Amino acid sequence: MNDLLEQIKHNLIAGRIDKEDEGFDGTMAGLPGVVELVELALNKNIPAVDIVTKSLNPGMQEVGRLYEEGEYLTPDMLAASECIKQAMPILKPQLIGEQARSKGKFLICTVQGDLHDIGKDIVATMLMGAGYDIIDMGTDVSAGTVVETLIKTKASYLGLSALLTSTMFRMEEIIAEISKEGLRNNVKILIGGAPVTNAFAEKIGADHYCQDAFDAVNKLKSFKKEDGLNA
Ligand code: B12
Repeated sequence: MNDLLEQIKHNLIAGRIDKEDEGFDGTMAGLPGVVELVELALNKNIPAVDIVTKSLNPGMQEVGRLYEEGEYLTPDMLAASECIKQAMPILKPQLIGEQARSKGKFLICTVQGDLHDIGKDIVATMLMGAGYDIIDMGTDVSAGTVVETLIKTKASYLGLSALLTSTMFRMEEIIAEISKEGLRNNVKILIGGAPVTNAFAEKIGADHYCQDAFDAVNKLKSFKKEDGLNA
């Protein structure tokens, strides 16, 4: 892998936002952190998509593994997520690019009880780049709020994110509420997040499970084909 991409991943795992951070052993102050390395990578014409898919995503996977094995604690996860939060605004202009016309309104949120928003934000940014009007409802969003917002915005697409096994059932609740209001045929529903699977999507009546933001763009194209529209 490109050395800069490897360095970004390494610094993300170490939770080093910028050059002020000392790192785990207190010896790294002054060396570039995630922010400076991301800027450097863009200056060297490394595509923003590569930075997301080859450095940030695998770095976060590794942080999750270290947490699961008890080597990292919650503050370590927070430090890594703060690195991504600072890197995304730098990457966003390139990820979004220029879009001539809207492909439709896409409502997105993380479900009730769940505060993980990094994946949701990446999906929102990539879909914005693919030409959708994103309405981001944030995290910890109840079924009632989703339905209210759907009615208000008349969005054609809904994306639900859950990272906890204890919150993924909220997706089923939201879809049931949408059906109860007679709105299910008006909206295509995509779901994602680490504990979610194809089988789960099928079980709860979502249209598709998406493993990442690219998958979401492709699944949306397949809807457009079904509808006879150009994606
Ligand atoms: C960062 C992180 C945190 C941060 C979140 C910061 C933030 N602002 O988001 C903090 C420290 C706050 C945190 C807290 C907690 N966390 Co946490 N966290 C993580 C970690 C390490 C990374 C998640 C992440 O950002 N990944 C990177 C992004 C890019 O990936 P992603 O979210 O999967 O999203 C991609 C795809 O899934 C998909 N996708 C996601 N959503 C959607 C939606 C749609 C519509 C589509 C189309 C696609 C899509 O596309 C995205 C982009 O490619 C994971 C480990 C892991 N491997 O997931 C644990 C993890 C999710 N956390 C976990 C736990 C236990 C917790 C806590 C309960 C810990 C605690 N005791 O406090 C709390 C819960 C807080 C709450 N109520 O939500 C567990 C969950 C276990 C489980 N099975 O339920 C995990 C799996 C860690 C572990 N291995 O044990 N966490």
